[in-house]
Amino acid sequence: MHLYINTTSPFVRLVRLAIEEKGLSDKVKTEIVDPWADPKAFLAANPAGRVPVLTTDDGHQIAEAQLILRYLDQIAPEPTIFPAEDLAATLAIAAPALGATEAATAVIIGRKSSEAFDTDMVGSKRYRTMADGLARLDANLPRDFSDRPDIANFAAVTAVDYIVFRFTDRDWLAGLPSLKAWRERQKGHPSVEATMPYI
Ligand SMILES: N[C@@H](CCC(=O)N[C@@H](CS)C(=O)NCC(=O)O)C(=O)O
Repeated sequence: MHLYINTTSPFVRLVRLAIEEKGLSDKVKTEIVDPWADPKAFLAANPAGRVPVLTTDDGHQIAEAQLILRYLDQIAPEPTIFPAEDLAATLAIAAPALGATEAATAVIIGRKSSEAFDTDMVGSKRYRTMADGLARLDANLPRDFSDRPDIANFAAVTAVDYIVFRFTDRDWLAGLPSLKAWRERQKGHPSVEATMPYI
């Protein structure tokens, strides 16, 4: 398999966490791409020009992180990302974390078009979504990775780390002691460390 990535994308990170947890690293060749440079082969794989994009061994090209996760869970079922035993509870934790991540990337991308994006009507709502999403996680923590990797802790660690990484003007976890302690406990977990965002 082949995976287009960059080193900062939280959507890429969700997929890479699954690849690590499922022991698929040797089966996926990653290629770093600048999605804003519109490389031809990348655009052919995903006309939206966004990472991640997975090409399967039989040549299917799948964009959208959550679709790629669905595929990886099918071809490598253990450990499952979407545990049947408590699926609704797990998804309910993941949802605000994914929402916070989408909001954070919307701000980063919005700044490319408008310097005032952070404070305009849309930007303000995205900031609120980030803060509220992290607060929701603080009140309803996912499991530790060492207990069970799943979509809830993938989404949580991705949201926390991306927001802290991109928005350095405030201490996002200052008023969220449970989430802060949860994040501390994930330190050293191999998939978490192997997928940290960097520039
Ligand atoms: N909904 C998509 C979002 C992917 C996405 O927004 N990727 C960003 C990087 S974080 C990107 O490639 N942006 C380039 C662009 O928006 O043109 C997913 O879940 O994969």
